[in-house]
Amino acid sequence: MALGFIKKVFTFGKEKPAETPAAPAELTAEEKAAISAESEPRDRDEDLPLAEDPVLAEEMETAGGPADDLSDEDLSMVPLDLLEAEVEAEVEEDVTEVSQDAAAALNPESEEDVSAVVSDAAPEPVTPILPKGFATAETRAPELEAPAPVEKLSWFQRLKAGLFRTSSQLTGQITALFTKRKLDDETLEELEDLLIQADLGVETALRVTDTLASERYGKDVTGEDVTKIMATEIVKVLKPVAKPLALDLSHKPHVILVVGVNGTGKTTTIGKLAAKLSGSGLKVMLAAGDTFRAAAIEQLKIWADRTGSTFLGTKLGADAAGLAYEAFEKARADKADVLIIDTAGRLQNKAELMAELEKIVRVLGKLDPDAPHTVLQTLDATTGQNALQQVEIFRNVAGVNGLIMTKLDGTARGGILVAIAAKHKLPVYFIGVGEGIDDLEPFEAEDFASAIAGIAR
Ligand SMILES: Nc1nc2c(ncn2[C@@H]2O[C@H](COP(=O)(O)OP(=O)(O)OP(=O)(O)O)[C@@H](O)[C@H]2O)c(=O)[nH]1
Ligand SMILES: [Mg+2]
Repeated sequence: MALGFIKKVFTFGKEKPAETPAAPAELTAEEKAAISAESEPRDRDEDLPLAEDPVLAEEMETAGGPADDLSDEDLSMVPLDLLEAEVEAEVEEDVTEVSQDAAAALNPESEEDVSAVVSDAAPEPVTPILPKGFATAETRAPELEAPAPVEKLSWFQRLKAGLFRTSSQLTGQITALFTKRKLDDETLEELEDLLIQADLGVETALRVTDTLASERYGKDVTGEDVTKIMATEIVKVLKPVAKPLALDLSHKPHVILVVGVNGTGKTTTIGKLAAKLSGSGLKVMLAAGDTFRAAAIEQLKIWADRTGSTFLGTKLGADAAGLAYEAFEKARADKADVLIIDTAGRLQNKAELMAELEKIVRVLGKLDPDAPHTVLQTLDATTGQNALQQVEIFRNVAGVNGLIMTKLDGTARGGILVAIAAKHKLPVYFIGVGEGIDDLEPFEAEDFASAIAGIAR
């Protein structure tokens, strides 16, 4: 039996791997400062392999920077009680840390420790005798007992909070439409328009109105009846694309190329993926194929350090395809399980930049005709309709075979994922719901549909 031909396929996405132990949930102030120091000249070039085939300076200017962060307005739409619960949880965590440090300092374990503390300590101050009702600062010190743990929000609660703007807008309009009205041609037409305007796409809008008409035509319907039917139809559209990302580890490495428009979350998503993979014991290499901006290379290097991944970068302005080729060779030599290649963000209508992407794919194929094994495109959920065209073009040029939608925290345009699923039928592996290392979750059709329809699960 040709055992060598049996592929060992590792599937990840559905089951949560162990968390990366020491990785903080957010970037530290220094990390953020390093990323934002875009204008500073890069002084690490000597640490990195030299580049061939430098990219023209005018090309470098066309690649963009990260997208704007969420506005205050976005945050204001998240239910206040959810935000408060999160803040409370963070504060309690801080207190626990402080308490444990303080307890450790106050409870030295050995005699030796005690003597060390005593010999280093300043002479004890004389405590004045105070009138009743007063206390010294010492006796007023905060309690050292650990506070009761506060429950973190579940994944579904976070998704629902993230999609709150999308669902409240949609369900509000549906409820208004069906208040004291029978289901007739007019209401069906209005509902269809409403669903299309909510970015769900014509196909899904028609599915919902057809089902509704066949079940309830001429009868009284409530907004709730409609949102339930809408959720069921959305599940039918999403279920076929909600797939785990299958890794063929017999490739050593399985090569993942990450592409997409500027600021859609490529680099951050790579960091989050690397955390999941290395957390489950796989050897991961990250390659900085975004050679346009020094800050982009630095940003990926930080994620590599945080996730215990190997890093390969090159000189600013070097040929991205050359770097990708070199990274593949190196990852093979190092017997890495997964190689993830970052690329510079580019608008789908910039032909020259899209051609560069095509070149990266072609060059990787020289080392293995199946490589890149996965071409992931990141989509920004706040973009709306333009995302449909982004997928169309990146798919044609770079052979995109899987999607990740980011920034589903706080968008009013989350419905676009349904339209993309209906039109392109490409697998959606994960969704991003924040900037933190853990804010990437496997895509689940039922969860997503319920969150969009604003119904409990
Ligand atoms: N709220 C939120 N922000 C995100 C998410 N994913 C990424 N971001 C933020 O979006 C911004 C852009 O992310 P990057 O990972 O730099 O995007 P990119 O596609 O690599 O950008 P370019 O390299 O400039 O094309 C950063 O501020 C990220 O922290 C997400 O799921 N939610
Ligand atoms: Mg990037």
